[in-house]
Amino acid sequence: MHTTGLMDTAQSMLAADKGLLAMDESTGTCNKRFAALGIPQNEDTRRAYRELILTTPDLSTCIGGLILYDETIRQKKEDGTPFLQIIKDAGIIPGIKVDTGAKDMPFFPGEKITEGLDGLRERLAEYNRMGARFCKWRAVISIGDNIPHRACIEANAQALARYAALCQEADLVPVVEPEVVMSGEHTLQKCADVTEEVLHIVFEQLYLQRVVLEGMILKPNMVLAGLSSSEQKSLEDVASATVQCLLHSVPAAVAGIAFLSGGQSAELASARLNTMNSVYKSKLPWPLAFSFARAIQQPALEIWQGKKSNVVAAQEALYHRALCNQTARRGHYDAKMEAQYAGKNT
Ligand code: 5MM
Repeated sequence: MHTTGLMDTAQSMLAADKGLLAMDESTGTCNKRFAALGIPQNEDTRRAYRELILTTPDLSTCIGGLILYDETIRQKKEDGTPFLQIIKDAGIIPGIKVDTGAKDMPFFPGEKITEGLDGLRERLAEYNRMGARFCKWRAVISIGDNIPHRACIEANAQALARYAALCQEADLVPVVEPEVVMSGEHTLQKCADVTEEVLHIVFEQLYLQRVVLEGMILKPNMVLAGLSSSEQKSLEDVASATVQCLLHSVPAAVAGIAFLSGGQSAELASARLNTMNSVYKSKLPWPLAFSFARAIQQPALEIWQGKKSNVVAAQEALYHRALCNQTARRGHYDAKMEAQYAGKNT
């Protein structure tokens, strides 16, 4: 393990107020998103969509790292150029999702355990040879009647820590993603309590497994009321609850924090990230960045519709979202950015 290299990579991924773009949807998730828009679900359309993302002009000015999926890391542009070549030529750091999915946890109805540790050392060695420099693993924690149980949180935290240790052994930066999902009727306070407990347990396991905190990135959820809750709080309340939760539970040595969007609208995800940075940035030990999938991709996917004639407009929408989020990292985002973009496109 080369600790300095891990630290340099982790810092470079979030340098210059950039963030990560998650395009690591597994085949099932990608097909589900295509099906919702009537886009054919096959390897050709998935490849064409990923090419659209990777060839977006100026993407590298806002995006420091791209999270790929096993299918995607092996794919090529229509002209035969490997995707990994395009990413490297653009100066973006390639990463790869290495978990094999969240499965039902035996004896704990409604709770999930993420799998993928078997054979991971060998898979990491292959991804490293191919050119990946970081990895991602997502644990899923749901809030509901009497859940999450401690057993679910601990099992997922231990898997995250074992994954992270294997990544660092292989000179790959682990992005550690314990997601407390938004679905449910819970309050913002409940989400804050669960998220803080989860993060404490995750960092205890990372410590036990000797993970170098300076060579990892945390990918948490923002602290939000459940999607079906009638209580929807202000930007300031969300920013305050999220930052307090992180300050209570994330060691200062961690290289950076890059939020998932979790099903928020693209605009709200940018506005909430912006408020956290505009109010708290100077008081925080780590950068607060983004590692969004839907909150960057969704508007572009809706424009694309699987048609070549829509590629340029879809790429403009994708770049716009990436720029909004980079601007939010600086605490300079406001709704005018959306109005100006909409004005240009009507
Ligand atoms: C929570 O999902 C991650 C972040 O995406 P959002 O910003 O849309 O919440 C994302 O990286 C996720 O892990 C991938 O989309 C892969 O999901 P699946 O379920 O296909 O492994």
